[in-house]
Amino acid sequence: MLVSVAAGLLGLATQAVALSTIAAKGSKFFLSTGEQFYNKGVAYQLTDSDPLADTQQCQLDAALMKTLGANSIRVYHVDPTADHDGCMSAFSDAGIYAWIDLDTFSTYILADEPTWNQTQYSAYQKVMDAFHDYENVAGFFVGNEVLTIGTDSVAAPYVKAAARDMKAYRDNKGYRDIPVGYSAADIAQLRPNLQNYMACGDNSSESLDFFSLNAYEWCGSSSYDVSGYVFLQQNASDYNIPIFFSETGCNTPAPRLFQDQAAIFGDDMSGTWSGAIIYEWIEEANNYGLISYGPSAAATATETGVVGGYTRSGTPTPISPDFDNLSSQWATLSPSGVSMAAYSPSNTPPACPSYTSGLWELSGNVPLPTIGQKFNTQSASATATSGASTAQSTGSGSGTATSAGSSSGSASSASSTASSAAIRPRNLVGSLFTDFTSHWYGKLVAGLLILVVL
Ligand SMILES: *[C@@H]1O[C@H](CO)[C@@H](O)[C@H](O)[C@H]1NC(C)=O
Ligand SMILES: *[C@@H]1O[C@H](CO)[C@@H](O)[C@H](O)[C@H]1NC(C)=O
Ligand SMILES: *[C@@H]1O[C@H](CO)[C@@H](O)[C@H](O)[C@H]1NC(C)=O
Ligand SMILES: CC(=O)N[C@H]1CO[C@H](CO)[C@@H](O)[C@@H]1O
Repeated sequence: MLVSVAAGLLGLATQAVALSTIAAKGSKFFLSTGEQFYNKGVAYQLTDSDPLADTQQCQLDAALMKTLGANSIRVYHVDPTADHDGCMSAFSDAGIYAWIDLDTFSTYILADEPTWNQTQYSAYQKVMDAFHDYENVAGFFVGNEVLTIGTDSVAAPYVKAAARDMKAYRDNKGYRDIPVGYSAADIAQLRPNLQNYMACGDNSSESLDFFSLNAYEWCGSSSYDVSGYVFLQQNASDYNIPIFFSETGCNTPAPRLFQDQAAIFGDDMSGTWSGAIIYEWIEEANNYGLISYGPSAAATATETGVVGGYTRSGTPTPISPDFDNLSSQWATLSPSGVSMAAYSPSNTPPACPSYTSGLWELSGNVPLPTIGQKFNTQSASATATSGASTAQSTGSGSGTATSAGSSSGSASSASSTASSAAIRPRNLVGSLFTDFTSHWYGKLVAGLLILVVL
């Protein structure tokens, strides 16, 4: 303990200039200076266990991210026992914030058999303990793409319970107000209900501090209206908590133009959305990389530093033209937003969605499970909810998933369907598949499906 406290102090002391911290107010993020914060982020997961433990690597990457114009990274998995001082300083020195997923390979919440138990709670706490002291931590995720179809909605109260408990833990420990949120798969028929559910209810201790979407709707040369972003905006315009893209950057067709950034940071969306995180930094089999560390090798190669056919460390080399295209987009996009002082939040929480068979199988603001409360497939809604929803679930059954992608254009429905298909392997195989694996696998499947559709 003493050692880690000392190390923490040393870390702070060696930092050149501390970054201002980020907090949520109403539907926006603000720096402690009072300026509104918009993400220009990059998903960063070079190794599946923890990319924030290799100081020299972080320094190399942070320097190039600064050139790119990034101000944040998202990291899906960290090892809370590793030393992160060097990496967090490297990113801080480059003006880069970090969004950290609290779950680990063995602790994430699964849709088909959701749990929120003491094992998970303790594991999430360890990650929060390890990171809360870095002033450039922007926020924590309690889950990534846990729900992918309407009937997964029975898992939503578990995600919300995780947020409730991690917020309470943060506050009880006296940690600063680091926002706690969730990163959702963009599934057309699920999204509006899920988005509203995560923010609904009149007790803010039980709702998320922010919501974010992994959205691949805007592919190639498209537009605000054609891509489906117009609906993302319509669904979010009255949202009472911050919302942003926690993954974006469709890669079919290539090269990527990142035109959607102009919409996100422009007049149509910047009053509602807090920027975007581009998937992803490193080039891997899924072809989403902005940089590479050298030529690819055979997928089975076993040389040091090569995993899944890609070198995962060294000097990052921009991938052309994608890196420059993103850089030149971001360079022109700097919405000033509003100042914290001038902003009086007026949006109220959305209504909790009502039961619709197959689309959203919870009735309103159901009681959240307590830690360790067991999931019961026979009476899913009865376990997580009051008796009311059970009555309703027997009474309905006419609802078919007709809203799927109906109005969001072909690219959007293709990507929604694709992500839905893509995410399933993790749920089916459970923890045998890591998030990391399902990611590249998922994106590959998504890419192929989109190709087929086109
Ligand atoms: C808690 O949930 C996790 C993930 O579902 C599971 O692996 C673990 O066995 C559970 N632990 C307890 C104590 O129930
Ligand atoms: C709000 O939720 C928290 C966490 O569940 C609970 O402790 C508190 O009593 C609730 N407040 C009200 C007014 O219900
Ligand atoms: C939300 O988005 C969906 C498309 O994804 C659209 O059909 C629906 O009309 C939108 N709802 C609102 C309130 O704008
Ligand atoms: C927006 C942007 O920067 N577009 C460029 C992306 O890359 C292609 C191919 O080099 C260029 O033609 C575009 O102008």
